[in-house]
Amino acid sequence: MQRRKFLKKSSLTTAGLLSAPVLASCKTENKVDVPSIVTAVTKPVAICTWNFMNATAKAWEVLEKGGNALDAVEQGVMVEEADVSNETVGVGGRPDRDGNVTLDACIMDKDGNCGSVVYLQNIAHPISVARKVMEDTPHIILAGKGAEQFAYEKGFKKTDLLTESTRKQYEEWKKESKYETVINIENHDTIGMLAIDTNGDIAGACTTSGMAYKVAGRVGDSPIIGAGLYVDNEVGGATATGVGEEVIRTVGSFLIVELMRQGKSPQEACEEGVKRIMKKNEGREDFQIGFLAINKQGETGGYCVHPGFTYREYTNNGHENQPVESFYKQQ
Ligand code: SD4
Repeated sequence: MQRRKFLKKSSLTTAGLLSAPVLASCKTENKVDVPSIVTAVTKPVAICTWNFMNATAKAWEVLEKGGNALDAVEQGVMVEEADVSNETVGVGGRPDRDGNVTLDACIMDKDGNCGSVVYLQNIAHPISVARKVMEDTPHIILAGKGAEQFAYEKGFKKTDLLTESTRKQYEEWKKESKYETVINIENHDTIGMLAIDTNGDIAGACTTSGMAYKVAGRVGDSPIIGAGLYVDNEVGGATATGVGEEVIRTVGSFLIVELMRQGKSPQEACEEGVKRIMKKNEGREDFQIGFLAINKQGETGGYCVHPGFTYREYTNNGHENQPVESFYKQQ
């Protein structure tokens, strides 16, 4: 329904929705046809890590109405932050090894403005706090108690992030925990989202509760600009999910955007990003990373270490869960 409505609307403004510059003829006084460039606008696209179809649907709802990419990514990832069944984001996220849920998030706009919160507790929507950091302070990152205090000042409500389910799982984990960080490849449901709006502008957002049962105080890649997320409106954007330590070591998302700047497609850039990580981890198979990227033309791509990572894509052509190739071919 939504898609049909959008197509109907777009047929009235076809020139405004072309994805590349096109030539149009322009009559001059002496009737000679002279080509001139029609200003072209990229078709809207929303993509996110994993198969979070409700999140991309929300982002699309914003884009379809002509909303900007920044609002689309914020509102898109908020869907997962609010979903208690997603146990690695927002409310219902798994706690650290001390039983505290600590959230990391960042957001970046078309002008290179960015905001981030790390080790934030008791707040359901860290992405919106990150946006406030970006818009209402001269800073980029706020951490821990300071970030929480800032959130209250901005009107965010104190929320218990631990659910019955995550509390029980944590009690179970404690029995065998040996008080160590567990790094497996199943506990990755971080949402990183990238969108292009009808002006052709790109924005991105990334939000997570991080690795389950992490050492208290640990911060991953997700709120680190350049690691878990990077946007350059001239080139494209990239985001990551998986074991953040490895993404930080290669400044993964920035690397991918720079590779696209040098001419690689989003797909090629993501592959190169994963290969760089694997070069530093030769033979290591005990972790997952998934990269996702979009370029200015609206082309998308993804690549990961192990099979299993996919990404959701919403465009004029439909709403798909895209399969992603992996470095290791079998789990
Ligand atoms: C982190 N990259 O904190 C995150 C974890 C993740 O789904 O992606 N979870 O390292």
